[in-house]
This record gives sequence, structure tokens and C-alpha cells, in this order.
Amino acid sequence: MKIADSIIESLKTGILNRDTASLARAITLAESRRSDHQTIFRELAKQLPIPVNPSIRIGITGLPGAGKSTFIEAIGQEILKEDRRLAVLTVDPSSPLHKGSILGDKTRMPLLAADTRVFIRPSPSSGFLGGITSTTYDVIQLCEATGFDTILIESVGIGQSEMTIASVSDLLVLLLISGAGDELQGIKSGILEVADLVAINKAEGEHRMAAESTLQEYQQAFGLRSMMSPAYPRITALCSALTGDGISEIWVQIKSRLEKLQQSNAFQTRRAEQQLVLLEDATRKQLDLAFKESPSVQQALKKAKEALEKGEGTIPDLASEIVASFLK
Ligand SMILES: Nc1nc2c(ncn2[C@@H]2O[C@H](COP(=O)(O)OP(=O)(O)OP(=O)(O)O)[C@@H](O)[C@H]2O)c(=O)[nH]1
Ligand SMILES: [Mg+2]
Repeated sequence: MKIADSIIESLKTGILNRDTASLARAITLAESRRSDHQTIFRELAKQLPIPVNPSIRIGITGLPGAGKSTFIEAIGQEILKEDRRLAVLTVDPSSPLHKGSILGDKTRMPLLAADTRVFIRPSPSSGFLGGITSTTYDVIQLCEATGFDTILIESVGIGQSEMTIASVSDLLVLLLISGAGDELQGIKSGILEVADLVAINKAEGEHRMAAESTLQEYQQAFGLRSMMSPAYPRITALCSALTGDGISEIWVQIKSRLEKLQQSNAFQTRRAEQQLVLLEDATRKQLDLAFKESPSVQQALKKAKEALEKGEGTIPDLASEIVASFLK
């Protein structure tokens, strides 16, 4: 048996036996930029059966510091009351400099981090385009194959990629806080348009009143802009991830919304639409890899660099030559 085959076999057995160490290794392969790792991962992914239990994928987005990780820690406790197996993926769209946030995320979720029923995995920020990519989807599928049926994905949602957290979530929660300047301007309207549930977090103590008025502002804004299908009006809520106030109500709302979506087939339609976005992203990723690893591109790059040093040729012309060498 080839080495690659034995790796695939052992990872597959591990994943089917719900071994999280195997899951973690498989994720590392999925996230690797090396083409040999990608080949192994893709073969493994092909061999994994579709999970028996249907999963739910919930995206949690919001600006840095809005309380996403704290919210996940709190709602995670509700989720675990229900005999669910929870995986938490945190995706940092910022530069590789921010790899340190892995530790930060785990300390923001101490109860979940210590719970053996929970798998927490930070995704590298140094992905192909940053932020959510088709690799996030690969990771979700690996978690589902390992028996995790409830997937929470945390991301600030401002990657450079075409994909957003909405491309991998069945339901998207947007966390906001009050008192951050011109509140309706502060958030990228793109995210507002795709969020299913908008919660004003940190709504406790002296902040409660401000949070209530922020909530009203958003409710009015949503009323003016009929951005979502009228069959599924946006849910709005107040909560405090810190005290846990409002969190169990939000979990009830999330479940009821998901149930409605499932009954109407909107759930499946949404997943099917996401597949197209994923396909495009995966294509771009493979193209990028093929380009970088192409010997003729490397040769053309070297030639172009020499030309630049001699002051010959313009950047667009040289770039065209490099692309032409790839397409040949
Ligand atoms: N008062 C109050 N503070 C909160 C609440 N939720 C979170 N915080 C605090 O806000 C800070 C940021 O919380 P995080 O959960 O790390 O926020 P985040 O959105 O995950 O941040 P990034 O991962 O950096 O994008 C921490 O100091 C939390 O303790 C809340 O409901 N009330
Ligand atoms: Mg966080």
C-alpha cells in the first residue's frame, strides 16, 4: 500500500470512529497549500460517507469585540443541553499576524474548550484569499463526517474573498453593540442584508436602555428596506453574552427559524445555491495553486524580473506575458 493510501485509510477509520485527533489531522491536510496534501485530502473527502444525522450550520458574525466568542460560549451551553455534538470553527480573515487569536478564542470559551463533546478549531487566517473560503466548507464537512451535527462558525466576515460567512451558514446571526458612533453606518450593509437574526449584545446593566434604542433603530431600518423574503422576516433580539440574558430565547428562535426553513425547502435551496459559490471559490483556489506551481510561470516571472531590473517593458505587458506562459 502506498503511504498516501495508508494515511487516507487511517484518517478515514479515525473520522468514522469520531476520533477528533484524526479530524484535526484531516483539517490540517485540507488547509495545506501543498498540492500533495490537497491530493490526499481530496481522496479522503471522496471516501467519506455522507453523515446520517442532518447537520445545522450557524454563522456568527459581527465586528471585532462585538462578543462573538462569548456568545458562542453562552449559546453553546444551551446547545449542549440537547444531546448535540458541537463543533466551533473560528475563521480570522485578517493577516497571518493574527494567528495568536487562537489562544484568545479558547480563553473566551473556557467551558466549551474544556468539554469533551465540543471540538473547537481556529482556521488559519493565511488562507488563499483570507476569511471564509471553500476550505471552510471542507472543514465543516469533515466535522460533520466525524459526527458533529451542530456547527458554529465565527467570523468577522470581512475577508477579501467573494465568499462570506453566509456562503457556509444555514442561518446567520449578526451581533451588534450599541453606542458605536453612527450605528447604522458602522456595519457593512452587505452583512445586514444576509443576516437572519440580528442581536444587540452587551444589553445588560447601564447599557440596557441604549441597546433597546439601537434595537429599535434597526427594526425601523428593516421595516423600511424589505430586504428579505416576507415569509422569513428577520429576527431581532437583545442579549448579554456575558450574563447569559436572552441567550436561551435566541436559541429557541434559531431552532424555530431553521425548522421553518426546512419545512419549506428553503433550507435545501440555500445549500444548493451555496454550492455554486463554493465551486467558484474552489476553482479559483485550484487555479491559484496551479499558477504558483507552474514551472513556465516561474520561468516567465524570472524573465520579467530581469526585464524590470533593466527597465524594459511595462508591468501590464510583463504580466500578460506571464499569464500567456501559463495558458500555453
Ligand atoms: N459587558 C459585556 N461584555 C461582553 C459581552 N459579550 C462579550 N463581552 C466582552 O467583550 C469583549 C470581546 O468579546 P469577544 O467574545 O472576544 O468578542 P469577539 O466578537 O469574539 O471578538 P473577536 O474574536 O476579536 O472578533 C470581551 O472582553 C468580552 O468579555 C456582553 O454581553 N456584555
Ligand atoms: Mg472571537
